[in-house]
Amino acid sequence: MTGHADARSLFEGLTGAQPAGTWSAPGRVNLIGEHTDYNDGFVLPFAIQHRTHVAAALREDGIIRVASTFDAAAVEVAVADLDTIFPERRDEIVEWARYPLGVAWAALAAAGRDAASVPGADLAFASDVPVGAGLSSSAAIEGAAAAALDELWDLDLDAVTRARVGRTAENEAVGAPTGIMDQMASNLGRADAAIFLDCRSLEAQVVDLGFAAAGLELLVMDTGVKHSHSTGGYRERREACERGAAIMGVPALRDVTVADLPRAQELMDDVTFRRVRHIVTENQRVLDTIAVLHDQGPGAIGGLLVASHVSMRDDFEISVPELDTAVEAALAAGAVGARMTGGGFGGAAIALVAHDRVDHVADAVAAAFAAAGFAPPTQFTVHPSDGARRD
Ligand code: GAF
Repeated sequence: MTGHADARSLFEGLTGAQPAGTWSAPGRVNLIGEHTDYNDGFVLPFAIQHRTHVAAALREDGIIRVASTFDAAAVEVAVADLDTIFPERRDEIVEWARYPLGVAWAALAAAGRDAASVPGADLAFASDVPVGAGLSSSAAIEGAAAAALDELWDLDLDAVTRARVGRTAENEAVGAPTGIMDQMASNLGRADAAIFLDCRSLEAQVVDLGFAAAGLELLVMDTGVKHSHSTGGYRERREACERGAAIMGVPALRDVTVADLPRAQELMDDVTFRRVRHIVTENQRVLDTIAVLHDQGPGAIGGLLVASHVSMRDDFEISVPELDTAVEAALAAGAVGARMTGGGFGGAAIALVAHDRVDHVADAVAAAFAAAGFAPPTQFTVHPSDGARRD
């Protein structure tokens, strides 16, 4: 069954009725530009074909109830109580349910609507997006919830506002200090294209990747090492970036250029400097990737992908041995380029591979994992897909 059918049957089992509709939003991979989003920088993600679906309908009372195929128990609260639950009492809600309920709370605030003015709703979720793989299963659930509630509650929020709502839910209702890249990719994604996003202005440009025309595919190598951005490492990296920006006297590391790095090195400790260097060089790599895609095509971006991985491994220190093994094995087997994708500390790496080499590269990565004594990776290709929508 597809996620779409699973969401419908979960809804029917929960309510004994048909949903008013189903909505969905995709996960994403990030081609390049990692940890740059919360530094007001540049990113180049694309939405993937894996989606989270929600079957939903209004209720007659003021209760909002969420259910998921991940968890046997549905969670229900009064819409009017969302304001008192989030953010202070969020720990009273089981973690997965904080995402959709946090979206409900943030969407009402974004629309300037009083919780007492809207009816309750039932929302039943099912997802094809692998969880904990660094493919933004959280942005997919947020995007699906925002699309459904926007329509059911007639909120009239545009896609960028729905992305902001998702980030607010993630930051305040879940407690993960993430940026806005994943929500923008999930809400604004386009089939066959990536989104070049300026995370300061939130201006988004659709960038034609041309993978198919160049005979290339993007292979995801999910290491199976689970990570969470609500915990330590991600927050620490963010704090180091904020410290670096403060030392440089700028609002965000977006305002530091490669030419400023020698001065940065004189002003800060080695660890802070290396965190700063990753962000500054990564922003430049995103801009270079855009230029190379335009001038030479996707077959020429491999060096930038590899440089990004090396910077995350050595300067930002967010890689793990499984990710490094995946990247090295893919490159040794002939991938055009490879890097870890997403927040790090586990999750997935990506490799840009010629269509007729995909099986060979995947086999080589699996063999390298076996040789290293790692659990087998899950590997599949992804293609750029449309963002959140009514199904
Ligand atoms: C996670 C976060 F959610 C994003 O905002 C981004 O910072 C990413 O890690 C790293 O680029 O996916």
